[in-house]
Amino acid sequence: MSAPMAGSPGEPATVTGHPHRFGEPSVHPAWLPSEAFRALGSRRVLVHGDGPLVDTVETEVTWACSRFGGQALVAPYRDEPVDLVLALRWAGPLPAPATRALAPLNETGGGLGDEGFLLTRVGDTTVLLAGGPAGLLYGLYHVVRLGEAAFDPGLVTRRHRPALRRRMLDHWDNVAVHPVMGQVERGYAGGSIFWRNGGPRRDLARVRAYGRLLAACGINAVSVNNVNVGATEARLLTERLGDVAEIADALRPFGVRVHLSVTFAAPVVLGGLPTADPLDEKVRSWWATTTRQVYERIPDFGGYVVKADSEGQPGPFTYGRSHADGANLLAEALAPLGGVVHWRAFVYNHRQDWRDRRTDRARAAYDHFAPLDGEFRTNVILQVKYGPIDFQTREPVSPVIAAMPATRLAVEMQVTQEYTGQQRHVCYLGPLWREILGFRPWGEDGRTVAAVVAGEPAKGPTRTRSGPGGGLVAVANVGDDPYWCGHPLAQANLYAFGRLAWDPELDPAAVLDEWIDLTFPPTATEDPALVRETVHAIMDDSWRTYERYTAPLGVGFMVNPGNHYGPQVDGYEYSQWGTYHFADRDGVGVDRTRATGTGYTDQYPPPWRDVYESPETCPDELLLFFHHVPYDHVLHSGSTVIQHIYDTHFAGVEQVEAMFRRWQLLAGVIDPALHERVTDRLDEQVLSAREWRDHINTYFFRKSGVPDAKGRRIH
Ligand code: GCW
Repeated sequence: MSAPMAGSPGEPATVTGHPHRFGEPSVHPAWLPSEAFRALGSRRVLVHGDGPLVDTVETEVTWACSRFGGQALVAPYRDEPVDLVLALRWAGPLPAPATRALAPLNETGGGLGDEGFLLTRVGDTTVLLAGGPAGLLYGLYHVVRLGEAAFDPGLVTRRHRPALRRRMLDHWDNVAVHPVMGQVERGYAGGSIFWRNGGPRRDLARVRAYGRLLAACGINAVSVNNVNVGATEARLLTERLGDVAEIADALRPFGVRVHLSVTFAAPVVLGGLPTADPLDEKVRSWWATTTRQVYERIPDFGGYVVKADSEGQPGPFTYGRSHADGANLLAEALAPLGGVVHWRAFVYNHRQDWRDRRTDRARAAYDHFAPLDGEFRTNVILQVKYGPIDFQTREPVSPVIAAMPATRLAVEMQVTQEYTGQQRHVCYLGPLWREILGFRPWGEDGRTVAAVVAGEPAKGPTRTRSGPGGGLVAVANVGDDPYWCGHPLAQANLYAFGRLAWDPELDPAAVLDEWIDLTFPPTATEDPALVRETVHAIMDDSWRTYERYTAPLGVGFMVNPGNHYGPQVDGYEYSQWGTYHFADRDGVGVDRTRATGTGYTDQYPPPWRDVYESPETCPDELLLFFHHVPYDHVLHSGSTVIQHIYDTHFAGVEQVEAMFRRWQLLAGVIDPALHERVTDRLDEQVLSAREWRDHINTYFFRKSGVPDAKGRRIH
């Protein structure tokens, strides 16, 4: 395969002289190819302000202007005409056009926060006024995103502020290669960009390039190691802290703070104490001292991420203490230093007996955590997976989100496509995340999930806490692959996550539009309309297509145990993991009702507790998550369950075949190496989708004996 190029064929990905450009010439520029800077770089641009992040803005502007023939002007400003002013609101006397932007700023309500900015036109100049250095950086990339539109005389004045303050990625990267999970747990894009074979990679150019991409989509925090913390990784907190500090140094110019996954047993395994009991004085002081040392080395350290008492990780249960005791212990150490602890709610019994049908893994997070609402310190963020099970293609929204009004909640998504095609299948997750963020756990008049994680209090008299929410977190999907994500189109998921964390109300199709125009810049693409149309046709509905040819109607887990690539219908059916579908000759699905099942529906407030309780009102796509129904049960769509399974599986494969054909339209239109990489992956997707179709259809045909009404071939 030849080296990948920037957006247009023929343009090298590396531009010398730009300190933030890629160290490795073979790395794809993702959504920041040079060409994306053409509009800005061909103008006269004034940068006003100072500080480290402002330096980054200056570097970008200077580089872009030298690349595209514009002129970068930095203070002192000499009253020359400029096309663009990027100004920090509070950095001394503003240049004249920026002063004139203050009036429109007041009209839009005034407040910018430190990450926000105003974009407006003053005469012939586009003015960006930022509330703080991070706002200037986000504003710069917003101007890049807009391209020529940023200089349109009709540009509409708009104030931009992130809806969520915390927009974070969790890397499941191991320092030492794990014998089963490898360098990156659930990594589908090669090795780690941070670690290799037991130590740091030290090629920080790649980390800087990553930070830059993150800033350009709005992400401001990263945790740099796996939540399953091994012996080597545990030491990042102490003797290997220098390695973390180096990463922090590389990411800091892009406003990205570093967090660390720590083991709850650290006082024992690192500190030599006989216990890690959260109420033990020596344990508390060990954490306090250790944490202070972290901050001495990394003053803007973000905090800890903890997976405790989950899938074999140590936790407070060993000492008869609660998750609140455990989380508060770390929070207490972090509080004076401004850090937070992300405590994961992914806690369940992973040694369940499959014969026992009363135990329901879906209930576990709520059962463990809801009773603790109000007991967590204010710098504890409870990090809840979006669904009650585990990043399945379709799950109901986790009931924990509605159950803990007095706790700071973050929702955890999965950009890495563990259960959604492992970056070998095209599966654009923007629509899934948008659906979750827009879900209203209390029904039509209540808040959305996005509002909960933003920390917006409920209306009316409640005991809702006020203050910052926990934000959004996602498991990261990049590795050291030249395309970052293995599948070039999977880059769109990372981009979309950042954009939705900034503004959860964005339309995923519009986000995709941004991504397409940045990745394949129209000014350097032969047929931009064809690129746009084709990529949309392939990606817009790809999550639903994936859903069609995999596990049906929300039932989940029909994958190969271990690697989680599918299909294997009974892969988890007789296992200890609590993920069953209960298919027999009469029907399929899990009865989670309170009337006859596990009682899980009870964990939802109205109206959902009732909507989900009855198969009559339960949405089709979640039917088998909540109910065990006969194969001839008629869905709202009018189809029977068994016919739905057949139809969607045939349709899903046809749609993937159509994706493959569509993609061939772009041969010769975009970079050939990128085109080839996607073709290879689509090839695999077609094969895998057919495998899914035939496994699932055959399985259910053999179980039920019901033939396909349309007489298609089932084996
Ligand atoms: O989805 C599951 C994964 C595990 C992961 C776990 C978690 C890091 O299969 O690999 O462990 O979730 O979220 O902790």
